Amino acid sequence: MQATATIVKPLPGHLFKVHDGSAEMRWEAMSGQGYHTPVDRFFVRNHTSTPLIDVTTWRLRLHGAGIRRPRELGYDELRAMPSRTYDVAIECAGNGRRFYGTQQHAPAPGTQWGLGAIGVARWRGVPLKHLLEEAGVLPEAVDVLPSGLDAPFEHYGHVRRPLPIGKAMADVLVAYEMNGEPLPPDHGFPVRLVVPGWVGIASIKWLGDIEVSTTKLFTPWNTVFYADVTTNPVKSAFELAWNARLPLDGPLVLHGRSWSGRGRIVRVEVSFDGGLHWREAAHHGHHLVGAWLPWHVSWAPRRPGKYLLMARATDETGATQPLFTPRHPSGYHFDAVVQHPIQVVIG
Ligand SMILES: Nc1nc2c(c(=O)[nH]1)N[C@H]1C(S)=C(S)[C@@H](COP(=O)(O)O)O[C@H]1N2
Ligand SMILES: [Mo]
Repeated sequence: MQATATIVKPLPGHLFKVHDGSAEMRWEAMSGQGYHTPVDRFFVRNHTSTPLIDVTTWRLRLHGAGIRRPRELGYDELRAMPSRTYDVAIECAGNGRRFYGTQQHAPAPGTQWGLGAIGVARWRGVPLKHLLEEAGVLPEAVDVLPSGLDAPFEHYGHVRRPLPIGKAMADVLVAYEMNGEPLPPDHGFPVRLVVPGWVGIASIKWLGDIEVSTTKLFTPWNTVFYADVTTNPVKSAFELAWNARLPLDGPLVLHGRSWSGRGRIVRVEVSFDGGLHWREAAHHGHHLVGAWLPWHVSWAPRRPGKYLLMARATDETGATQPLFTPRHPSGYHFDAVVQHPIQVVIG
């Protein structure tokens, strides 16, 4: 069952597709689930391996020229601070990369994720703004650099990516709980950042150090990898297996979810005939910024056979999913409508 030693939790084949050190959620695993992605099926993206951190000796160091009072915090001290709880998606910038190749015939290098490099959880923790204010953040502060305690990645050092001070002071959480439980090891125990709307790499796991600078900072994670990517674009997925077999008996109710790092989803349209006709899907449940919108649509196929399902969402900024995503050298931000193959069968 355990196809990789870099991830601690079980990765059963009906919930995950394993890619080297990372595990992609199968979208059919969201079928029948509530708003949140349970931990047992939440995707994992590790540059190296999940570290097992001893919380009794763990410290978070806050330092740098951008704060007046450097300090070190322990786990219990952090948990005693005022907390906030958010429902927020974490999505890898490379989510959907596979479709540059399979759908657009121009493969991009990197992990060949389908659409399952996203999950929505209920995160609880201390607003980063609160920690920065307590440390006496200066008006001259420019960047905030969180570093992970996982092993250094190749020769690039610890996983770390600068966040501009504006985003750090806006809605970032220093999180210690996921879906009501302490963070699991694979998702950053004891503490990770949660950066709403931004590419997953911003949400540094196994946080050990935060530097606040008065100049722009550069690390391999904003120069070599993930350069110039901040918010995630609009995407949609059906809660169905790839090549799912659906019975031809009465109307089917198909479920899915749509999301955008740039605002609420306001419309979802679905096509069953290759994009000739589009129908609006009905929304249900939450309608949150930085998370997803669940939807459903009923469909009564008349004939058995193969179909391509398509879903297209629009967010409150007016951004909508195109039919084609322009090539991206690293295969980030595939936002085109995905053609999801299914087969309708008799009985
Ligand atoms: N310290 C550390 N933080 C990290 C990573 C990592 O390898 N090390 N991977 C990043 C990437 S690329 C993504 S997409 C998210 C994935 O979060 P998850 O594994 O909890 O789903 O964590 C980010 N934070
Ligand atoms: Mo990622």
